[in-house]
Amino acid sequence: MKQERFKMTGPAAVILTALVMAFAGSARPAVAGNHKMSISFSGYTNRTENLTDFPVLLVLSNGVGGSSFNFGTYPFLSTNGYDLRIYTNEAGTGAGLNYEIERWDTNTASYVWVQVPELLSNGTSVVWAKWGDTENSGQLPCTTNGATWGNGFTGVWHLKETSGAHQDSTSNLFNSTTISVALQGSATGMVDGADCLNGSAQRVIVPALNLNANTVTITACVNGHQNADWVGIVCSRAGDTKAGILSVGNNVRYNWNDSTYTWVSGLAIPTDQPAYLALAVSANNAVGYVNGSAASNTVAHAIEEFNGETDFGLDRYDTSVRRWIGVIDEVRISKATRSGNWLWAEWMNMASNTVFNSYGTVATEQTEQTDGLYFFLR
Ligand SMILES: [Ca+2]
Repeated sequence: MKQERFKMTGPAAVILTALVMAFAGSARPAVAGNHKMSISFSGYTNRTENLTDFPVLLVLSNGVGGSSFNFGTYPFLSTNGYDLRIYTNEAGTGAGLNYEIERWDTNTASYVWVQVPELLSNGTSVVWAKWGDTENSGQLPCTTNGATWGNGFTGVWHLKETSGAHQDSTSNLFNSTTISVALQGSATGMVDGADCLNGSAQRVIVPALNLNANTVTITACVNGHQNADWVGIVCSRAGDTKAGILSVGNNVRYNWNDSTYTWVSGLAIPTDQPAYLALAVSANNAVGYVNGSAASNTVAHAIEEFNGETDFGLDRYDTSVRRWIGVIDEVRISKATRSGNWLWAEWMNMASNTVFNSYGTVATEQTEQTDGLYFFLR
């Protein structure tokens, strides 16, 4: 449909402007136009490291974090949120940031992962979300091509799919090959939906990741319990590999090349509460994390192949006891040794989103207005 633009000046513009303002003052109707909102990462402060190309979670819901954000008042053009743009500057110049929409739901909450170029350690980093621009509204390649996860991620599984395979959000497409769970994608996770396992040797299987590395980080969000020994949470026991995050008596342990499992971390996994688990392996050290607590094991680690499948929720050594009972969400495996600052930020960003993120006030930009009043006719 052809769209024509007229410019009105003089007394007619004044009258029309008065009419528009009268209507605007009588209610809070949906405002058409180019909307924008800042999101600053004030919760990442007093840290010792600037993080580069860090994927940050934005949760968009009405009034999020006390902001004026509202899907009704400041509507998106696309029912899928494809007109969302995110920049590091308010003007919206330069290349937009990579983002992936995990879930778009304007009735509850939408979950968007944004690759922030630099997360400054003093809490001053900010991005600008923009939407509603008819001239910049098409779906961007980054929403599907894995670019958001370009910094070292081998596999990222949001575990949100309620049917079919669990998708790997990276460009590697290590989608799940088998899903045996009590609830698929419909359990309450730390971020959006998650899987729940009932302890009957259930698991999610993903294909060989072929990491061939001793710089590896594995993270998962859990909510459950299993006081049995040697429970596999994210575990590979296939091909030439015996490695992963384990739970022994509800304490974090890990296996690497069929050794290191006797190391006692002292890190308890909270029973039936949301918890963020991480294992960061390097050549001469490994650090385990439960939420904000860490413990180190200073031993040598040889390369692990990961040339067989990896299971979420099971260690295949004994499928009758080595199984997780409860929720597993947001599993990530990186070919990189993430720092304590990085992992702290991942945890806080997910577990306390409105503490980590500060959502600003929504504003609607005037479109190229200099004098007079522009309006559109169809
Ligand atoms: Ca999830």
